[in-house]
Amino acid sequence: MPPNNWESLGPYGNREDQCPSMLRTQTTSGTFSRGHGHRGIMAMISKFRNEVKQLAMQLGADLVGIAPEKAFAVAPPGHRPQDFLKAARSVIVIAVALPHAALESAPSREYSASYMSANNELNRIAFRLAKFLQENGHRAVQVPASPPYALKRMRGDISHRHAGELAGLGVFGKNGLLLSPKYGARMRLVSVITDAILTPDKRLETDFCMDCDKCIRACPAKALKGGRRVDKKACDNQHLRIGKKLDLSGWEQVCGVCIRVCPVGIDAKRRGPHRTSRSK
Ligand code: B12
Ligand code: SF4
Ligand code: SF4
Repeated sequence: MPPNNWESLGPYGNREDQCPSMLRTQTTSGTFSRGHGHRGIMAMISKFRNEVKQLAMQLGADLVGIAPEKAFAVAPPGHRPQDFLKAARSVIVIAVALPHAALESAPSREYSASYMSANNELNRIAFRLAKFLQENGHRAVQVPASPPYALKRMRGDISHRHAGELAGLGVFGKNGLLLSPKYGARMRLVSVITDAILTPDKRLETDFCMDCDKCIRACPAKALKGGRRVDKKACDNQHLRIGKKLDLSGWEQVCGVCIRVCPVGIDAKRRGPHRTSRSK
């Protein structure tokens, strides 16, 4: 599929051949029905999955993985995909990597700008993917990268970090963040819940957190408690302090030190020492 032509893939209009069970549906890979046999259907599902992943990359994703809805059975009630889309079967998880230079000055206005842009990018990709899935006869719900979420409880509807782990994008580090082999913690995430059955990715088996404790030592709020435990309130208070210091409004108040100091990721080697004027 050539870049940026996703719009030309649809729309299929108001089709009668849409079926949530995916036994008969139309995708850009073609129409398939019971007559195709098990292998034919599996091949079509796999082809459609590849189209979805390819589209996400064309829209600007750096990583994309798919988790089966079933894997979220262990998530707390109210935070499972079927709480947001009854017929949910798959969760598509997308990551965009953060540019190095702005992150190296975190906390700073440059890092806040980068953080906001990453959220916008992720939400745009998720929105476009949801529409693409809809045009192919499916239902899809995007879960926002950051706000809106339950502010007082500091809880997202779906945990993108857990979703990313289930979709094979990375593993949890001691900083409580999802680390990927390429970008380490220097990435942000978004999820799209869909009723499409998409062949899932395998979870990563290697734990590549180096246990160096750099994140724990560097945290200005002493919010990292070892394991993946995070004192959310302490972290949030630090965000408020940063907001005051840098004269920032609400959502732009971000710290990011536990991302900045983490050495995991092939990409980290290209970073070099802190180079920006505000680096600490
Ligand atoms: C609220 C929130 C915050 C709060 C609370 C943080 C926290 N640790 O929970 C505050 C404001 C403090 C915060 C700070 C930060 N955040 Co924040 N935050 C979120 C948000 C919106 C929701 C997180 C959430 O729901 N937490 C509550 C749940 C998961 O934690 P819990 O109550 O302890 O739940 C437990 C159980 O319920 C269970 N559970 C819940 N769901 C599931 C599912 C499964 C399958 C299982 C097994 C278990 C399970 O596991 C939890 C741990 O035991 C997410 C976006 C999102 N929707 O995921 C971003 C997010 C987690 N934040 C992110 C980041 C980067 C940060 C900061 C670095 C800020 C910054 N950008 O500079 C700091 C880092 C703090 C840290 N080290 O964890 C990124 C992480 C990216 C990554 N690489 O992992 C996310 C995913 C945003 C994004 N779109 O990328 N954040
Ligand atoms: S974002 Fe800052 S305050 Fe929060 S856990 Fe990471 S280093 Fe600590
Ligand atoms: S800084 Fe070290 S201990 Fe913390 S998450 Fe990264 S590798 Fe793990």
